[in-house]
Amino acid sequence: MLRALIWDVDGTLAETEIQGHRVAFNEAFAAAGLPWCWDEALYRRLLQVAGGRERILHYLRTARPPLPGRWRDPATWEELARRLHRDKNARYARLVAEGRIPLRPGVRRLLAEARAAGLRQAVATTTSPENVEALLRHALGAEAEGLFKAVVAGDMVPAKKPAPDAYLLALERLGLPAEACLALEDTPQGLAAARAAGLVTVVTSEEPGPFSGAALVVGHLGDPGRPAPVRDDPYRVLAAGGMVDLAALRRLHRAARGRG
Ligand code: XBP
Repeated sequence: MLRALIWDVDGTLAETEIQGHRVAFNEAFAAAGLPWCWDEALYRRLLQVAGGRERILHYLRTARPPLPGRWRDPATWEELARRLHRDKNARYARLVAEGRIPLRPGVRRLLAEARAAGLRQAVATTTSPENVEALLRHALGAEAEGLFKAVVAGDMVPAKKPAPDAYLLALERLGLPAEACLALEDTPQGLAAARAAGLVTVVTSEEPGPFSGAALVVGHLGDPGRPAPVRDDPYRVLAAGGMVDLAALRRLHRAARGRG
């Protein structure tokens, strides 16, 4: 029986990356006097590295961007990444507070439906806890109150996605086995993490993937009058013009678990 939903945050609950984190990273670079600019194409590639601090370090090590003064010494890069990341997060929180990052279609509806049906819900994300907090507070307001039984974020686990750690800790905090839960993700790394934790996984994304191993792939979850764009539905759980609602997720969970 399906007893819980575990949600990824960035890209799944809301389109936070390109117009949120990326913009905030670029603002932080400019404020630090660094002539770096992460355009959309570059940022999409950098998203393969989970975690903002880790992403900056990866960029420093692989792209070797221009650096002033003491930052030329690789021994200072950990500190540089930490400082830039802290500033980026403050700027990201401001973007969220300005209401620039709305929830994706169907998210509010499905969160409310699952809550009303008594399912437990959790968050499993590699983003920092304060970013999750800011997003939930501004996008959901009072609806966020008591919505999630567990929020696993950032450095609460030793290894970020695609490692399964965040999902395994969310399961532990939910007090449920993987067989009773379903994950919602948006990236190949997130999908790999959820699958490695033994979870049936729905992918909501308009990006190309690859998403093999997902039980359902939709462009978004859909809303009344706005069907979910179905990209891959191997268990045939969505009717034409339908949306991803709890009934569809229960059908999917039964079918996918039945296949083992
Ligand atoms: C997405 C991430 C994060 C964000 C930036 O996490 O990889 O690193 O891009 O957030 P998820 P931080 O898809 O698991 O929600 O700078 O706080 O890491």
